[in-house]
Amino acid sequence: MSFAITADFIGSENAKANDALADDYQALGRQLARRGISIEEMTERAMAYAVAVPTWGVGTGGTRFARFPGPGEPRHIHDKLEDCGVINQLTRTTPNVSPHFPWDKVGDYNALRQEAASHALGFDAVNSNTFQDQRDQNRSYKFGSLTHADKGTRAQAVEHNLECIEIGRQLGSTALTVWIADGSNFPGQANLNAAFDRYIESLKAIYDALPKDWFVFLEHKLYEPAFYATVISDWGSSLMAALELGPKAKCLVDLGHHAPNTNIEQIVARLIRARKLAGFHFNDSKYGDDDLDSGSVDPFRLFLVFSELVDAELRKAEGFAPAYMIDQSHNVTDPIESLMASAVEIQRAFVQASLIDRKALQAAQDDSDVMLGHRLVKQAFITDVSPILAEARRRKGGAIDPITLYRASGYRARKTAERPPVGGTSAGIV
Ligand SMILES: [Mn+2]
Repeated sequence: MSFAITADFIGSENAKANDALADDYQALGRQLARRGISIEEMTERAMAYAVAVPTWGVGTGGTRFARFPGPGEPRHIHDKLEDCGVINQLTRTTPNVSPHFPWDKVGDYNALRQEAASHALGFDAVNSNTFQDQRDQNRSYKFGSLTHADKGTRAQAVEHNLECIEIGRQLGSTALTVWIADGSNFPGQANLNAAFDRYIESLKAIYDALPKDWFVFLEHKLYEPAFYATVISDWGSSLMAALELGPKAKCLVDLGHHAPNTNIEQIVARLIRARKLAGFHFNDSKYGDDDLDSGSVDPFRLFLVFSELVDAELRKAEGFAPAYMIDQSHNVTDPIESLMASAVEIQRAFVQASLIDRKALQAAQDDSDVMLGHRLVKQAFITDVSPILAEARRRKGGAIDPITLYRASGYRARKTAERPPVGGTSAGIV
């Protein structure tokens, strides 16, 4: 019988922190009431918020130099679901997982769907992989996949995406995320226009195979592994493609896939306006696509992104229904701890952004009162909403302090004993 954290254990650990939480929650409630904000309303918003976890995120990631495996790592999708189940059990914000193929391939997807449900998990967008070669594959993706100069290679990459749609259909997903590593490392390696044309042609074949209620999410990335010109390098290219493909194609924003200092919240606002915002791959970065934990380096940027999202939600922007997902690489931490901390930070940014007095902000903007407008935004950001997040978790049966409880449970040590190491675990993705 495999080890699991019980509701009783959560209850007894929470009991130790209950009084302090009640105290902090009441104090914050009084502070917010003075600002005309109902803490109950904010707690309900926090309880309703959800962000998906990627199956590859629970394995230890690596860099271009090395990967240092952690103890008790998941060996396959079954272990990954177990770990993802713990993340949701303690944080109550990650009820869906985003699978990746072929890494998560199994024989029976109905059984996998049931297995996920036994961990109280459902499936989010499916991710295709044409950025590396698989053992049984005929043609190599070394020089590209959906935009390869060779027609047969493009057809093989399209076929893989169609298979992902079919698997996702069985799992209950309603979206396919397509990120391609295609691009060139040298001027002269590829024709920049022809590569984009081939991308559209391949994506059209995938688009046509989407079930009625499905979307295809196009993910752009500025560089890496192509270091001269990535085919879908930025949100402009992504938007061009999404517009050409049709209403079921939308643009996914991975926070790490832009040039340093890019104003991502403005890109988000533009994509919302174009009704083309698919959703997010959340992570944080200092220099490039660092895939660090969400909110660990620049929580203010994450908050400003959510400020645009909450603004769109409150004014009921047409076609606004973003999919939220974490996409990180955990190289030096326990991935379960990193994913729990990240889910909490993302939820924190959402609640903080919900605190902005939008009416007062608009009045300040209409009056060109620069300092007041800035102070209204900043006031929301510096409000410590931790008691709201903890109370939301407690009410849903989660942990008041997820990481402390996880450590006390001994989960990792128990899994290390249960999971003898195997070679070649799949982790670390862009
Ligand atoms: Mn991503």
